[in-house]
Amino acid sequence: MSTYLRNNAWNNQGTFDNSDLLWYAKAVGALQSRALDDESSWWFFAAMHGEYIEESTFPGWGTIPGPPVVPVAPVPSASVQGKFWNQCQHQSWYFVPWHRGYLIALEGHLRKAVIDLGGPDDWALPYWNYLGGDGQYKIPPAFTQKNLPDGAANPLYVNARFGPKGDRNIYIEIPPISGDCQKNTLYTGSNSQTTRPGYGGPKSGFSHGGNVSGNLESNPHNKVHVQVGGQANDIWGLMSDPGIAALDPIFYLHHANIDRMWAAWNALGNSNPTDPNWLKGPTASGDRKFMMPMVDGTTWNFTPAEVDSLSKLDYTYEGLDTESEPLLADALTKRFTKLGINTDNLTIDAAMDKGETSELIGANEKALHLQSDGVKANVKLSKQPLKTVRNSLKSASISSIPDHIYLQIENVKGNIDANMLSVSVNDTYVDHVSLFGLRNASKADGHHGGEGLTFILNITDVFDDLHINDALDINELDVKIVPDNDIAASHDITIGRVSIYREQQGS
Ligand SMILES: [Cu+2]
Repeated sequence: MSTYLRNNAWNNQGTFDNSDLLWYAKAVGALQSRALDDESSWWFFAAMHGEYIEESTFPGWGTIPGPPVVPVAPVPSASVQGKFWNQCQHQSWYFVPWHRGYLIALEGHLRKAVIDLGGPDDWALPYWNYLGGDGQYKIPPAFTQKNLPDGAANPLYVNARFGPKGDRNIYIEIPPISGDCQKNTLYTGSNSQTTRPGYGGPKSGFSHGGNVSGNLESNPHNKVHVQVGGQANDIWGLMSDPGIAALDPIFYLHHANIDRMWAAWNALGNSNPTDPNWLKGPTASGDRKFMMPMVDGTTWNFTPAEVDSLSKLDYTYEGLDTESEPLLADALTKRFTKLGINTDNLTIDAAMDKGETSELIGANEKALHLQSDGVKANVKLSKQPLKTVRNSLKSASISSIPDHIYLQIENVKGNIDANMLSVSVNDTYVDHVSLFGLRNASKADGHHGGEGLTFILNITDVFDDLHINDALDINELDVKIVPDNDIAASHDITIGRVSIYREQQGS
């Protein structure tokens, strides 16, 4: 039974005429007035996502240009920090359930603050549906004005928020940001690093970042983070980096939207994992627990199984049932039409993701340094796997779906997240990837030992085009990677390897 309704932040033009936003602002102010070591403070919650309190240079918390003025003391005990801080799950199949529990906990503290301030007792966190059309790609105006209607400072306004062009005009670009992930049919792909991560992310233990993001996490999640945060004059916006992101009040409206998309994806009939290692969380393998300080003073040690359906929880979303059903067979019908294959008896079942086995077709030879004008990787292709791809295309039918082809950009490392990379193959644009989480993932003492981020892009279309033009008997491909924002000399970014895989479509 849902008691609370999370509403669209753009109601009443996204201004303070929307009472959900006015009460949010006041409650954020109340939580910000509490001390860093208070488990119900704004700062404590931000540190639960991730923190750079001890760093003395930017993005150290003490160096962030306010507002807000971010405290670095008093810090809680080491055991409290070890229990609660630096907990956010990224590049992991725990990404959505962990953030769901995190929002529930914070929303409880905010609601109590709303009620204490004389507000409605059914207040709930609004969501920012940037992909919802009608100008919603812009940040709701309540977040960019310096004052509340009564003249007091607006706690939703933050200084370090620069936008996609670094000029404080805050919006997201569509494309490259899209809701295409909602068409996925698998939550998690293969366990292997060399295949797709699926909608919800790759199998993992407790993962504070590093490796491959799930498709919802890649786009829109990671892209929205770096476009809202942006960068200017060698510093970057709070939203651009997980160790400062949850200091920005827009963070939670972005995550409410990601949470809403997950619920909508389930409402379309897609299933969450039933693997006990997912249901029980990282505790199942003896790893760190998910712990939230709740408004009643208790600690909630939660598992994904407790939060994997809104029917188990006390809230729902306005507009959840208005999502239109993406036609599963659409992409395959389009592909087959292009390849000249009859689609008369194509079923939804045939369009379901079944890719299981993958094989390397080729990779470039050495690590690359990425500079402002980009880099080109020359990927040599092996004859035998390429022949298998050609044969799968030649013999394609609705009962024998040709191979899918994936491009991997592996072990990307660096010390600034606020960027997106534009990727093209043989001069054909493929997609953008977001570097959100790069800095954490590159630290040698991090959870994944500093192996960086890896990106997996579907380039099946490029190979289909080569096949149609009878040009698939090739020895190499050129992969061009160009950053959207310039890379300063102090922000070296490296790419470990660029590789191409085929994935056989089983039946
Ligand atoms: Cu996030």
